[in-house]
Amino acid sequence: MTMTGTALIYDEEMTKYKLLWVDPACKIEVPERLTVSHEALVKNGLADRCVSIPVREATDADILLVHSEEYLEAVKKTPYMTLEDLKEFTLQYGDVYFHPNIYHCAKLAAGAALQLVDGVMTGKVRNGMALVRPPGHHSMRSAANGFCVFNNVAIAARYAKQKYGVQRVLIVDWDIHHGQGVQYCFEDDPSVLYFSWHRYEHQKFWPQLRESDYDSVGKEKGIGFNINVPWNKVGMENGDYLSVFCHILLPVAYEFRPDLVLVCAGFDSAIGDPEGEMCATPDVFAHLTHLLMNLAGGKLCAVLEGGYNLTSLAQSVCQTVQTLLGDPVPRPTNLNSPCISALESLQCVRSAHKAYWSCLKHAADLPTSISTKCIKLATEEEKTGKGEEEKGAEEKVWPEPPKRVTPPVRCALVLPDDVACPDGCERFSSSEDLDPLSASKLRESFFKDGNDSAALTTLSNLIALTEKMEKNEICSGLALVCDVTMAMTSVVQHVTAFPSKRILVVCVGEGNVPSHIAKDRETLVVQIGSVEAEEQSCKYYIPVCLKKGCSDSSGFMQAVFGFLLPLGYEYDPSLVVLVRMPDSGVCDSMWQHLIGLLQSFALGHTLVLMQEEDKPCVGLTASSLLGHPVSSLEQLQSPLTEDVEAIERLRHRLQADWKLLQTTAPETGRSDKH
Ligand code: Q6P
Ligand code: ZN
Repeated sequence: MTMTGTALIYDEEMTKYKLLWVDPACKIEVPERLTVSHEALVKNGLADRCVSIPVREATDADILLVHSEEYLEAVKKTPYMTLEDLKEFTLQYGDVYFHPNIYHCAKLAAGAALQLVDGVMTGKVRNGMALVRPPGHHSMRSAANGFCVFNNVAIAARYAKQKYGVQRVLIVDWDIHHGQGVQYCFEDDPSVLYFSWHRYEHQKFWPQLRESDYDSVGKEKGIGFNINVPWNKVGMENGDYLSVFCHILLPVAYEFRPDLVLVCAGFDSAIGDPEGEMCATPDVFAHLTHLLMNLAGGKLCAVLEGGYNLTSLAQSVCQTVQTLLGDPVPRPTNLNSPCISALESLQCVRSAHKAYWSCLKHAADLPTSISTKCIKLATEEEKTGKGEEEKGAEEKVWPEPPKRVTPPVRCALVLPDDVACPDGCERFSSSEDLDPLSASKLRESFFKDGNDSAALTTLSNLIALTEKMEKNEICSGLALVCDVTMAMTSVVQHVTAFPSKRILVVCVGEGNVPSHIAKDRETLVVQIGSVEAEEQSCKYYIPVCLKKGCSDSSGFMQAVFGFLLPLGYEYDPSLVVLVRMPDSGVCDSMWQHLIGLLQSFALGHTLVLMQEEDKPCVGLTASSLLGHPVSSLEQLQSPLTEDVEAIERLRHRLQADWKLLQTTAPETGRSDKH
């Protein structure tokens, strides 16, 4: 079964209910939320590229997977109520409204999530998104809440477990509100890992629950399987979000090894939203989506939750769906260092979970300054600052994300004639000869004492390939060469001859990296291997040393999430060169995950260099460059203490230069936003 394609589930019927009376708390939840999102997908040609799957009504049995019979029976009566009855019925719940047609829509919303799960689990599609109203993550077993009637995603998780025997479900809730309904549903259940970040402001922000804080980690058997990241300030940015993904969610999610990923995809966490008041730009959702897309063998279902700025909402939905479709992700924009308040939250969450996840085992302890004092402090600030903040949110402007163009060729390979070109890729051989100057430079650098014409042809093909990648005519490349170090050196020399080009070189395994490459500011070299490099690493040559080298999956992933990804985001290269050193010891699936993750950078321009003896992995490398889903890693063991200590020492040394490496807040002071 080949899992390809992206489902889009939408039905206009879900726009056919609205608030019928005056309620300031509910007036933002409007039918246009769905119409603008869908129209944007159509306008950008994305809807057409998706597999359209019809909605269905969730059955009573589906709904009862999460809700009580009494509650279901009560909601069933709402279509027959008078306006007065509806108002009164609504009053028993918080921040929600009923309408004669909302029960019908709520059944379609939950049913849409189930149709999506069916599509993904049967392999009809790889992934997908359901555009639904009413949303779901606040609704509880016996209560509507926060615009939500039935808990669409919670129902979908139980349904997937029951119908498909799915063992582990990851729920990522990137909506800016805490999905307390989802938390309550699964807090004692270790088979469902719930992750939520949310505006919290030390419990001053709706729904103002004590249990939304970082120390609610789950109960009984489910302890450790509930992860809350409270945002205690507004104005969080892309760097804050991506830091949490790199330093909390991704390492834990890879350790958890879900069989299915569900996303509570609310976009009130984006800039311009009147509820969230955050500053992350819509393109960040391309990255959040992309980073999750190789978990669970690619099985990802995104279900709409909040999002109340119609412009920001529509842009964010498009970024998400376009990423699900497999288009290269945009260069990350506005990537600043995480703010102190975000670092405090990061540190608190990592510390609260260190007992439950081996990837966090060595995380720092709670910051000493965190206490109830902060709550008092927030109250005072609220009195003085509130009016201004609200005004600020309304005036936010941001540029429309640029169109994402996919190069005509997704993956091109420079291969010896006797090696077959994998399906879906193009064999690359330059039609034009290398310009004479470059050719003589190459000859001079590498072939002084001989004339290896085959090797020279390979290198000039490689350079021509790099040029096509720069012109965005080709997305990614792979070359099988007789000497990876020589190939790496010539590519770096060639590319960095142009101003404003930056290369991220990732070396997997042992091998000498010529020092003149590493010292170049236009090149950042990260080497993951077992060789104990000289202690003084410069800012642009970063050796991450593992006792057992790249064959140790947990140490390797620790290096990838804790180091490579944050460095890559901060460096923002225009090209990634991934070098597989001979005898690297890296296992196939880790190698493939690495390739998938590196495509977060440089518009997906990744050039992989491998030596001829690694010919057997050409196929799986190409498959990952094409964006095909990768199978899960085998179970990760605890990383070696000495490796973790070495990594932490390196982090300490480098975090002054590379701010996204930070996982702890500075010792002193209050948490001021930027
Ligand atoms: C927010 C209720 C409104 C106060 C108005 C899945 C989506 C949501 C719902 C938020 C309800 N307070 N100033 O629900 O999380 O976005
Ligand atoms: Zn929300």
